[in-house]
Amino acid sequence: MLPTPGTMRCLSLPSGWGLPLDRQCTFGLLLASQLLFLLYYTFGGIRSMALQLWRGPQPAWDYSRTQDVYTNLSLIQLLLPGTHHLAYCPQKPPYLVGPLAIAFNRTPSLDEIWDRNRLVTPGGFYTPPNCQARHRTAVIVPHRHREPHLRHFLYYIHPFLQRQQLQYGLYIIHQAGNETFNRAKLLNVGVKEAMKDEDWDCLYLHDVDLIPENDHNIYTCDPSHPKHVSIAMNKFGYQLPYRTYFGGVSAVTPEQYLRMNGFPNEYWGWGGEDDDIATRLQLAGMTISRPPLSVGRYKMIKHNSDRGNEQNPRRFDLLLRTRRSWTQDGMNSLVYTTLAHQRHPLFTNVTVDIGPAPRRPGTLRPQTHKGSLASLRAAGV
Ligand code: UDH
Ligand code: MN
Repeated sequence: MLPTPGTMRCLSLPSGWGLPLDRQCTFGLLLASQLLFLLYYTFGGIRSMALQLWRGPQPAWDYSRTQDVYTNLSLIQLLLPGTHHLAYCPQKPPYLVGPLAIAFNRTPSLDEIWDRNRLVTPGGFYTPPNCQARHRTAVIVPHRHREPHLRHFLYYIHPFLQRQQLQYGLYIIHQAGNETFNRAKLLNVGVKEAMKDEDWDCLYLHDVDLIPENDHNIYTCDPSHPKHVSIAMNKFGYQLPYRTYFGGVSAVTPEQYLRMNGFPNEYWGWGGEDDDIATRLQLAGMTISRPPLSVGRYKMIKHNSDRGNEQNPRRFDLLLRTRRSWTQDGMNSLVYTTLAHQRHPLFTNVTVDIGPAPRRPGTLRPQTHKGSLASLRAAGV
C-alpha cells in the first residue's frame, strides 16, 4: 500500500530541522512517543529493557507441576569420586528440574536428612564427585531458637545445591545469650568465619525460614552487582515489596562485600538492616541485580515474631545516618567472641557472643566485650 501524502511528509524530512507537521503526522508522532514511554516503563527502564532483550524470553514455569527436591540426587550419589584430574562441570547443570514441591507439615529429623545427603562432609561441605566445580559458594544463615526451621532448611537446601554442581559450605551463625537479635552483625561474623575456611567466591546471606522453589535459581554471584535473590516470596504475593528491597536472601562476592564495608553492626532487633545494606552498596557505587521474578521464588515458613527480636525503634534514625556511618560501622569495626566453631554432619555451627545491645535508644555504646556474655560468665553470673 502506498503511503498517504501525510505520512510521506512525516517520513521524508526536508533539509534542515523544520518539521512539516500536519494533524495526521502530529497524532502519529504522539502515539509513537506514548508507546515508547509505555514500553520503557513496562520493562523498568533502559537497563532491565536491555537485560530482557539480551536474555531472551524466560521459560514460563508452571508451579502447579512441581518435582521432589531429591529428584536426580541418586544419579549423583551413584557416581564414584574421580581419581584423576577432573574436567570442569558443564556450564548448565544437567540435573535441574525447575519448580520444587515444598511442604512444612512434617519436620524431618537430622538423621533422616543426613541419610539422604551422604556426599555432604562434616561441616556441611560438598564438592561434586565427578567434575570440578566452577563456583565456590558459602551459604551463611543467622540463627537463634529456630531449630525446626533449620531442619526444614537443611532438608531442602542440600539436594538443591548439589544438583547445581556447586562446591559449597553451609554456615549457621548462632547468636549466644538472650540479648536482642542482630541479623546483620551475625552475617558479618559469618563472612569472616567462612573466609577462614576456604577462598569462597560467593557469599549467600540466607534467612533460615526461606526455601527456594526453583532449582534454576543458581546459587552463584553476579561479579558486577550484589544480587538480591528472594525477590518473589509467598508472603509478599510473589512480588517485590518495594524497589530497593534487599532482605531474605542475597548474594555478594567477597570483593563486593569489602567494597561496601560489609554490613552494619548497629541494628539490634527486627528491621532496617536490609535497607541499610541496600543503601551502602549504592553509596559504594554499586547497583542491585536480580533474577527473573519467575525464578527467584521462595516459600517462607510461617512464624510469629521472635522473643528478643522486637521491632527496632531506632531503625529509621539509623537509616538517616547510613550515608555518614557506613565507612566506620561494618566489617572494619566488627568485634565478637567465637564461643564454638563446630563441624556438625550437615553444617558448620559458629556460636558467637556479639556483645550487648545499647540499653537506651540513642546511646551508641562502643563495641567492647566488657559486660558481655564472656565476662558475665567469668563473673559467675
Ligand atoms: N532469626 C533467628 N532467630 C530469631 C530472629 C531471627 O534465627 O529469633 C533469623 C532467621 O534466620 C530469620 C531471620 O533472622 O529467618 C530474619 O528474621 P525474621 O524471620 O523474623 O524476619 P521476617 O521479616 O519477620 O520474616 C517478620 C516478622 C514476623 C511477624 C509475623 C506476624 N504474623
Ligand atoms: Mn521470617
